[in-house]
Amino acid sequence: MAEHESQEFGKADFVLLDSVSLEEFMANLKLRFEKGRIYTYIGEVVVSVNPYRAMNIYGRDTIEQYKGRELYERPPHLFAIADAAYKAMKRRNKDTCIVISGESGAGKTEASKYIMQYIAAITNPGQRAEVERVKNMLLKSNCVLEAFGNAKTNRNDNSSRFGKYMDINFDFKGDPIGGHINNYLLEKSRVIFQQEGERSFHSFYQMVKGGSESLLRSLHVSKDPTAYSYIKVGGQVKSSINDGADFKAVADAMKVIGFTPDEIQTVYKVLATILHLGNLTFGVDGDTTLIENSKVVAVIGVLLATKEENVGKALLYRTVATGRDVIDKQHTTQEASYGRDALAKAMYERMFCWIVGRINDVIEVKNYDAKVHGKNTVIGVLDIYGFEIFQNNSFEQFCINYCNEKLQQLFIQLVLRQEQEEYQREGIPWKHIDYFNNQIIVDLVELQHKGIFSVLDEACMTVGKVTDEVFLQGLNSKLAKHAHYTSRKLSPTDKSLEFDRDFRIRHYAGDVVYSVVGFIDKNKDTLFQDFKRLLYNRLESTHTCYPLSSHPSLSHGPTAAFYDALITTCYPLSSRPPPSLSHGPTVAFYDALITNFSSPLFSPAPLFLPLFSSSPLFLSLRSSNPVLKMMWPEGKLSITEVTKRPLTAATLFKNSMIALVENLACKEPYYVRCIKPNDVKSPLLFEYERCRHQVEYLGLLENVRVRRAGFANRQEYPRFLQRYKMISEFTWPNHDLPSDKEAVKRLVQGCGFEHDVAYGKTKVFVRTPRTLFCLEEQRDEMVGRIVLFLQKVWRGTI
Ligand code: AD9
Ligand code: MG
Repeated sequence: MAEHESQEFGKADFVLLDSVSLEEFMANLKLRFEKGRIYTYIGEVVVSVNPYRAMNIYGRDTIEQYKGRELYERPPHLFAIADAAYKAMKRRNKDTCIVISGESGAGKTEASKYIMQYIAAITNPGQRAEVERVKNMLLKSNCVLEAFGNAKTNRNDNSSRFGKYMDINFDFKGDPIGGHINNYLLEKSRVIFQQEGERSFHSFYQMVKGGSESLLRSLHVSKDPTAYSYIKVGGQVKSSINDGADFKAVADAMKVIGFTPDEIQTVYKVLATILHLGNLTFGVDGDTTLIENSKVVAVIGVLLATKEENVGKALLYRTVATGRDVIDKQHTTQEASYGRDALAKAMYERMFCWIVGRINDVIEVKNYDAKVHGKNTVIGVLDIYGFEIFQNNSFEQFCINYCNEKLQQLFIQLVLRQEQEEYQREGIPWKHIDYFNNQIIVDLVELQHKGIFSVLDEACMTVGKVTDEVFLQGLNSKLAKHAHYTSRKLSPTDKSLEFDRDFRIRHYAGDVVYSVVGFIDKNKDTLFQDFKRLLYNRLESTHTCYPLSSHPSLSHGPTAAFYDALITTCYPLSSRPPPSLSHGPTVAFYDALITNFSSPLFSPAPLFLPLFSSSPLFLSLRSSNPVLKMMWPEGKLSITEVTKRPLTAATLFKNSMIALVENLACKEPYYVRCIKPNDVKSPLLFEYERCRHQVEYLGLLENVRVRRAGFANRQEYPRFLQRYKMISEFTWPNHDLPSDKEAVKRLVQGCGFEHDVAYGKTKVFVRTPRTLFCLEEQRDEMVGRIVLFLQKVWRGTI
């Protein structure tokens, strides 16, 4: 037990509280925080309170103290949980995962880094070069991903704006041999807009502040971040972070990971292009839309290795085929601005995904033969954006908060529900412990046909003018009676719903008011992406847009199949494709589509408008920079890939969340529950109400109750016996009792642990970890003695 800690620091495990009440829980949490004890257990769950100051508890000496020890031998620490996950993986060949949750700024990302550092420090005692390389890559990847995926928000100066799940693969010796990163929905809207007091992604400020004179000169970028409108919207170009120093650290990390100089240069060029794009303004001269600062266009042309006129054309025109002619139709200033912003966001997102992909190339498991070495095992570390409430909450917050609902549901399933169900199944006497089950909110968001995502997708498919209001109407009519949903229309007197466009969700962690503005646009995003992909693929081979009738596939005018296909593709989520497309669209169809993609046929569909106003395909298509082309790989896709049905951003996100949870659920989970003690980043302030709220919504008290009334460990009888049979004369080397269950009973009696154990139908349940710890100790001792004995026999000295 963590007896090493004296009572003055409170209870190291909430399970040991004299009585389980919210007051006692809070008093213990507060006392420990004030005494600098930021970690406390609930059984095997670590509760962590953000200290907001550097703690001297992560060094080499501390690592040594936790290495190979049992959880309860040392004071609570992230290292202990990391070690437990590692031991489970190594001893029992189990895939494990460490799920870190808590609201924005609670300390998840920091915790994930300490966990990875610990795992790196305790592995590879043989100093194998390849393993050292992999470890180094894994650690360095954090720094790069944070630069491009984190930003200052009003909740956290280093807030993760993407979700990250990292698998670390281990060989049969327990050494890391590779890994894989899954990233989830980057908040790309931040590239063009930040709320008051916030910043864009760190990468921009790092480059402006830290880039050498010559680099900045080559990019035509000045040292003053306020010169760039995209990154000064939030009015916060400075932060507590040292951007200049970080720039060098990130550049070094990229080099170590294996980004080539050309690749790194291209990353800077993309960042610079985005900065320049943000400064482009459009005006009109008579009937003509023009770019007011045309010098910038020339700079972008150089940066993207394309002709200046390509850039100008892509920003100001879309190509329209009418009859036999191809004409360039001009954007309005509004369309042009929309296109510019869409291009900036798309470029950043593409670059981010490409960076993740490059890191994955380097860290993926290589040369591991499972047939020779056995299955490689995995520890997954999940660090995702935390629950957040801002002044204005949009589609991104909605996705982020839904993601947190999913993780809370997983916690409930694994820690609260399954545990209790198992006692019942095994016939162990048990009094049910109540908890709030947030499944109802998860359903509210993700349920087929009825959930918010479905209503959103439906709105996106609506014929005619699609607006955010249409979506809100859909929500109101479908969800009017839902206990966790309301809107201004449904509750006109509710003061928190200020505008007609607002709706409110009662989340497990609190109420959030969302504005529907932008939902439709952001959700359709991938629709356009897919269209771009499609167009790119065909355009690359043709390099031109045919007028309708001159294209060979359409020499007799569009066929009925073409119109069918057009409709299906316009409304790609409709469940039944027209008969002519039941086997999927044909190549001829795509030809036809390309030919007509900006003909008047399409113009009524607002769906296609942004397609051309954001024409990155034109820029990338004609760019001679090979790295940039890699970020836009559409040209290399096969037709089958291209013809896959496009999915909306919401559906993609939902699917990725469902897959993530499934993946986590099949691993042995370890939990870190992070708490944010105050909103002012103070190391001294324990805001009682704020913390109490988190303790409540995280379900920590219920966790203690289940844990306390329950059993720390359970094992099937044969397994338990196999592990501990050597400590009892009745079971070593074999027993002659009628069943394994009887044998386990005999063994437990012999050790004097009868009071701490219950016998289920197929499993033995051990109440306190201390008992298990004693069993482990006795086992170690006996194994030692047996080994000694065998050695003597071997040497013939017995
Ligand atoms: V978000 O959901 O990505 O917005 P996180 O990841 O939960 O959030 P993060 O780990 O970034 O929060 O922590 C926020 C800040 O708290 C850090 O930048 C540190 O300044 C501070 N922090 C968090 N944990 C520790 C710690 N163990 N020791 C010292 C810490 N400082
Ligand atoms: Mg984070």
